[in-house]
Amino acid sequence: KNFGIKDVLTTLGLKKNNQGVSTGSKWYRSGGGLIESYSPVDGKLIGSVYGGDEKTWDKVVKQSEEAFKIWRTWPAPKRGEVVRQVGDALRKNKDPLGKLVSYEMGKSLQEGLGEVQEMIDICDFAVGLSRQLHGLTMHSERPNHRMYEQWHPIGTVGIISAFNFPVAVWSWNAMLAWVCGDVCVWKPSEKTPLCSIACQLIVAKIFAKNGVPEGVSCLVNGDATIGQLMAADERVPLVSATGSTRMGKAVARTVSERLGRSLLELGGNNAIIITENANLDMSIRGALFGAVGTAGQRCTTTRRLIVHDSIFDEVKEKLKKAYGQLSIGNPLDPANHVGPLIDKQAVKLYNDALKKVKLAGGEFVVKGGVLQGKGFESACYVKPAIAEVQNEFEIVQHETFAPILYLIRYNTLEEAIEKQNGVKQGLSSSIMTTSLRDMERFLSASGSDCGIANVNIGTSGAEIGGAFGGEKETGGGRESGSDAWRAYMRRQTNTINFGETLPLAQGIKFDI
Ligand code: UN1
Repeated sequence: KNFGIKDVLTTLGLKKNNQGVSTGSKWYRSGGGLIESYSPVDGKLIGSVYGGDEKTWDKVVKQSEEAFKIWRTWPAPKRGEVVRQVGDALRKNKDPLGKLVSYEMGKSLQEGLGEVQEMIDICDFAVGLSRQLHGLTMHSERPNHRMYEQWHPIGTVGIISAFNFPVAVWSWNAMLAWVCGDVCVWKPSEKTPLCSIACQLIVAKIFAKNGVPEGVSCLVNGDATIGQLMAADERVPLVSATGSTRMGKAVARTVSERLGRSLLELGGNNAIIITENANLDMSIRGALFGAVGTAGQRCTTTRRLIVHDSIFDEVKEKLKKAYGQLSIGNPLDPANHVGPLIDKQAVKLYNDALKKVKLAGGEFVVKGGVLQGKGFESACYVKPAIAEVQNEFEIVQHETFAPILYLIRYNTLEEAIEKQNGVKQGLSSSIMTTSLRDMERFLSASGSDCGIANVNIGTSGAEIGGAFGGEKETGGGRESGSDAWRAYMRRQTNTINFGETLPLAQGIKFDI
């Protein structure tokens, strides 16, 4: 069905004014401020959401603690079965939810649908995982003793998510946390509150049908004060936060003050190295989607291209031509490649960055600029830009959440890897090469220092099956696939004596 925006909102159960705090099937009217959600697509008001305050925060966390007492006793595969049904509900709602993501956040419809697909994929992954939360057995040094470890749920997991992946990043956390036996409190971005309500409504229906206790899925919309309450709250043993490095540092400081755990997925400054023997057609395609996809607002966006001197000019020309063919406009129109930035503040940051590039001595290969006129009324549409720069420029060292691609020249692979690693962030990286030697060097211990290192694909668009996250200022957390689930559980080592004497470990004698 070809949904119009009105149909999308009604199908998903969204109203003009929505309550923004919920413990599942219950919604609370609270004293927090009203958040208005304007679409960057056309600048129109989509709807509003009442944010939470300290009182509702407290109420929600109390409910989550009650829910945890019950939820943790459900067998993990039973919890998995509920998540399987959530996955099915997402399949049914893929079109309207994908469209809402696209309209509220501004990414292309393809990418909005892709984001919902990531949610479905993580549900499937979590279902399998619900039968595989394995621990190890170890051999005890004492006779008639058995030693093993088991993984238990940890409690209330706080989730802070960003505007750029308004639904998928929450689902990576929530689906794993739920099969692990945890309960969740989600604080979504203030820029995409309606997406959070749509998700909560979808989940609540499935939870009610299965008798899942009230409080397993909680939502508290609001501003940064909600994030601060979460970080400081001892009842929240794990805070998983996605967003800027500035935000992550603040969260980490507060959480570590009370010796809680934080799982951080922060900024990137991702580069693709293009070697002299690379397939240029693939390289240009990879760089193009990486740099301008989601209008440069992914944490995995390609921000730097480190290109071998011998092919530098050719790459530059090819990119210029490719950028010339990009169509910028309404992201719901499949003919467009690039949609708007999230808001006018983001446009300002984009403009500031372009100025800094110029001041530092960068040379524009493709000039940027803000688009005006019909179709661009929201004032959030910008032209993807390319500049030739030095890696050391202050602005190049900085993550600007916009489609600005930096071109950097290199001569030896060592130099390229040094430049690639020569930033504070360490999320994603790629090498485009046909040389086995270059590839292995890039992937070796002295190669890329990032959490993600790819060969012959771009820096963005990771699959959910791998662990997602990065080093240095990216925060060190790993979410989604592989064994990322362990972050959501506590490990318990158990030693059992089935003999009739009490030997001490390390051969210690303590007789009386
Ligand atoms: C993000 O931008 O916070 O790898 C997440 C990617 C997506 C996830 C990005 N699968 O680009």
